[in-house]
Amino acid sequence: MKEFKLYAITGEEFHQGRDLIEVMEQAIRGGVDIIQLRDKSSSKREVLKKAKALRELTRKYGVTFIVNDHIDVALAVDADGIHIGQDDLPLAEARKIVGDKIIGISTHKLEEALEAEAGGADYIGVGPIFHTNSKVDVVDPVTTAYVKQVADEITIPFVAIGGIKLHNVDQVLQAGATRICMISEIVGADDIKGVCETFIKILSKKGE
Ligand code: TZP
Ligand code: MG
Repeated sequence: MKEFKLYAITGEEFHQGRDLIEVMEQAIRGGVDIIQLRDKSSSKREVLKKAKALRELTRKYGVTFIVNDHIDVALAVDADGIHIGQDDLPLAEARKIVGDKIIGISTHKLEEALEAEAGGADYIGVGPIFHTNSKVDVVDPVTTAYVKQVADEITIPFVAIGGIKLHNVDQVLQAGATRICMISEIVGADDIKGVCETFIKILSKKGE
């Protein structure tokens, strides 16, 4: 998959009434490399409608587009990939369906990370690092100790997620993350583009 640093996930409860496409376009203009459609409450048909619109947007900007959970929707709109959790279709089965599209997997402990890597995941999510209100099936925060473990043991790309904010991102990068993913800090921001630009600056400094 294409190299990435800043990954934004939709979370319409944080969009402050703003239009989904406008919100994500601001994030893209701020420098986000990947957009994920994550919608746990709408009907499949609604999700499909949003996915179509986001596919159009991301294509226009050359940004990677990932769909959470709905493999059928991802295929229907020709998304670049899917993101699945530990309770979703196992990686091997998902791979049979999506072929060489990107598969990302959420992991909460090293065993899961190693399993995902061995199974051919394209990237893994590492989190939730901190407490977050953006996920209902919350597991305890994995803390930056897990980031450090993954940075030491895993060779596929990993992205840190969960409660990451401007004020604590340094801790995450210090622990070894080079890619970060957020919902509320990005899509809930008053100045979405500005916040993304700031994160990009912080991430690029780290890469120097
Ligand atoms: N997976 C692990 S934490 C999380 C997901 C989807 C929620 C991240 O949202 P926020 O608002 O950036 O904490
Ligand atoms: Mg899932």
